[in-house]
Amino acid sequence: MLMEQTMRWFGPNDPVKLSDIRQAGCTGVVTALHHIPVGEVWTMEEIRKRKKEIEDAGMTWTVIESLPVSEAIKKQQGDWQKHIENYKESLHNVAACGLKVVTYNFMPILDWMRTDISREMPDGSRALYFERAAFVAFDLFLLKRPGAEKDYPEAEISRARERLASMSAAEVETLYRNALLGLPGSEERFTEEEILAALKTYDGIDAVKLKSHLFAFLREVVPVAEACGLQLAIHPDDPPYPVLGLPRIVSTEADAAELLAAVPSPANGLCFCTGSYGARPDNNLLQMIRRFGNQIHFLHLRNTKRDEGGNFFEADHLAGDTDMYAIVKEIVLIQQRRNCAIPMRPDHGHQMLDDLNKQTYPGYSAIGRLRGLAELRGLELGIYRSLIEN
Ligand code: DNO
Repeated sequence: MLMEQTMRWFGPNDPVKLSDIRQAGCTGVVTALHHIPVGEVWTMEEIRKRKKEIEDAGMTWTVIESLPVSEAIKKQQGDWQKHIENYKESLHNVAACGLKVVTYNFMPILDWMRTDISREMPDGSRALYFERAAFVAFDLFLLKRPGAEKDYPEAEISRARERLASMSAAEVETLYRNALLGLPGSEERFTEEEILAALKTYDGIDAVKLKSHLFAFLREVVPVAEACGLQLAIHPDDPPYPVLGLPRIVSTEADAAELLAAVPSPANGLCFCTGSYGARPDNNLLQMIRRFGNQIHFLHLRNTKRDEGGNFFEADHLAGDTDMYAIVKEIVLIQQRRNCAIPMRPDHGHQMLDDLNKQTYPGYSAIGRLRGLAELRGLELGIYRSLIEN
């Protein structure tokens, strides 16, 4: 049993076409109904339309990424109960249309965050990059988040000040734009006023409270998912620690263990993203994948390279701090044990070759991901044949 190979597709507006994804060797597609506002119901009609489009291109819609959880649910404010009912209805609908895996996250306001979405690598390709000093400079001096200085030690504040002083006006502008980028699948950036107002709505919601909101959400939706044969897969925080004063609660092995134990069910599972968990040196990925193997419903395989300054860039899939050989070997064993193929996608990739001439979603150009996928595919096949066939 080999992993089911997929790529993410952002829908009809994605410059990377379904035919490109098929030619990359994928049998499955990971996508979402990005046009439906968060909190509203995904109707069968819309789900079927998207499913047919993918099937007409010769693939299957393997995983939903994401069925987003509204801010109201995360904060338990406003229409949150209605949104939970809508979420359940969407789960019923996607299951009725034959889908099996639903990815979501519980990150407040922002999804992933980088300071540079086009960092030149020594070989001329471009990668996503998170630079700690630039991020702190953004928070303190560009966004001017009230109270931000309390979150950083003095030494970090002066490094950020120096970093900002070293930047040209154009670099400051780029940092500003990147940091406010916010959400994948959307080109829209937050404005400064919007983000400050949104941050304020989390006053009084600390990690303990946010966790209780996540568990309350799980208690509602997991039984529904289980009853209709769906697997839920929560994506970890990226980067895996609090940002802009917001709590982050799916960052470590202990976090994952706690949320799985909160509502035990085969439907309550993880999207194991090696890139996100791997950006923290205290996460032992091999130990985690061994521990959670039975509850991993989806795999994001990518690699990051960290340094002591808290910076990291997205390395080639088989390079970086995560030992991808060891991870894939473990996946081969898990699949044997569970007798199933776990869907995977190469997460992010460098902009390279013809990608460099194109405008794509940051991290989601075709050729960079194709390279990652091809390397991972070969790695798995080699491990599989030497381990299982002998
Ligand atoms: C980034 C992605 C995440 C992920 C969501 C899942 O590239 O892996 O944005 O899709 O967090 O809800």
